[in-house]
Amino acid sequence: IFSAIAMAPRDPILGITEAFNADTNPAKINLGVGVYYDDNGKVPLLECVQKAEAKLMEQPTPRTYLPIEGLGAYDKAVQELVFGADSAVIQEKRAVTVQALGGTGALKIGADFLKRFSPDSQVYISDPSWENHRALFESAGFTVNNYAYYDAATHGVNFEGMLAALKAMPEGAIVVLHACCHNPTGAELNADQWGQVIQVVRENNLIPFLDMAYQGFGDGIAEDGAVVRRFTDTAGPLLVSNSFSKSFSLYGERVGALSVVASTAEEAARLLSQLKRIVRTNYSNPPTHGGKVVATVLSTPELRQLWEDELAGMRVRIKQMRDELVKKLAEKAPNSDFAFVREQVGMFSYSGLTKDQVEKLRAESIYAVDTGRICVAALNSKNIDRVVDAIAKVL
Ligand code: PLP
Ligand code: TYF
Repeated sequence: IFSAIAMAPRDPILGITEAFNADTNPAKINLGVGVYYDDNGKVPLLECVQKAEAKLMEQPTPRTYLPIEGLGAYDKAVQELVFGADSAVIQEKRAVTVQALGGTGALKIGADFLKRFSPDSQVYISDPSWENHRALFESAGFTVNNYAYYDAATHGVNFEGMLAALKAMPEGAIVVLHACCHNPTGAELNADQWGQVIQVVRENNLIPFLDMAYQGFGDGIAEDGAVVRRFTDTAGPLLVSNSFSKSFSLYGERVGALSVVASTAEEAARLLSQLKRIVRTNYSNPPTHGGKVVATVLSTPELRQLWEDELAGMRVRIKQMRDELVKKLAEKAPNSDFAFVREQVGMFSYSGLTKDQVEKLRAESIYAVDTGRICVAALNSKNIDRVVDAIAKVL
């Protein structure tokens, strides 16, 4: 029965990490995968996480099953972070949240939920989007289409194209939006453009699914979450997936959540029961450790402050690297203009490097995605000159 099964395609981004790992050059640099590294090129173990773990170890608890929807304290903390502590949807008990296996797991629960209750909807993702968006919604049974997003000429958003695409979507279409720090482009909508997007989504009765995997990496925790809050100020359904992989540097613990906003508390209770049914038939209930750590940090004032400071540190370092990259490229490649890198937001930059140029970089043991996406958070004071020299050479 297995003999006719073909090889599945590799994940293009995780495939780069495999190639990087196999490279024996000690000076190799991985600008491919979206992971935050500190100035020493290490994935940080945040101090707030270490302190929360120490606190949890003081009173070890048995590892019983969590509720299907996850740790109550975690789900509450997620809602306050995502919607704002004073949000009406929390006060009115219209938001339901389930702990999920990272942002990916949250998207999958949301996709399965939507397929069950809106099976004929079409799904729309940005062009381009995170690779896994298409695969996740297709695996849930949807047809997935693109909406215009990136403008290669400006390295920013093709807003007219995006708005026209939104206006052309049929009623009931599911539109996946990056709440902040667009992956892969780094191109961001401004506040006024978001207002126009929200208006079209609501007027045309589209179903917005906000994916927020990088809260705090753009302009700040509240600033990056502003779009979620603006959506909840308008009537209509809303799904929000969020992830703590990056903002807590807890990639391997798989901590994320799916939140769904209903129109009444009674409707919310029905939605939660259905979300729990999806969780139950997939993995029954989520793991304990990551959720406990995040809930402890978010609900302990000193640890919360420490987390906000550490997250700000990551955000500021990325911006410094954007700045350095622009300055150094202006010196080493004076005929090029990389000023747009400063305007892009979050971990990534669509650098404009071609596939051919990316291949040439690889010959120097510098790994980027074929599309020209680089992870700015993988640059540091020690490797940036080598990266700049190599880019100047391939241009
Ligand atoms: N959504 C986007 C846009 C992402 O870039 C990522 C990155 O990993 C995810 C979701 C998934 O998050 P997680 O790694 O927590 O599954
Ligand atoms: O885009 C990225 O690099 C991150 C990490 O299947 C990632 O979001 C990449 C691919 C993947 C899972 C996570």
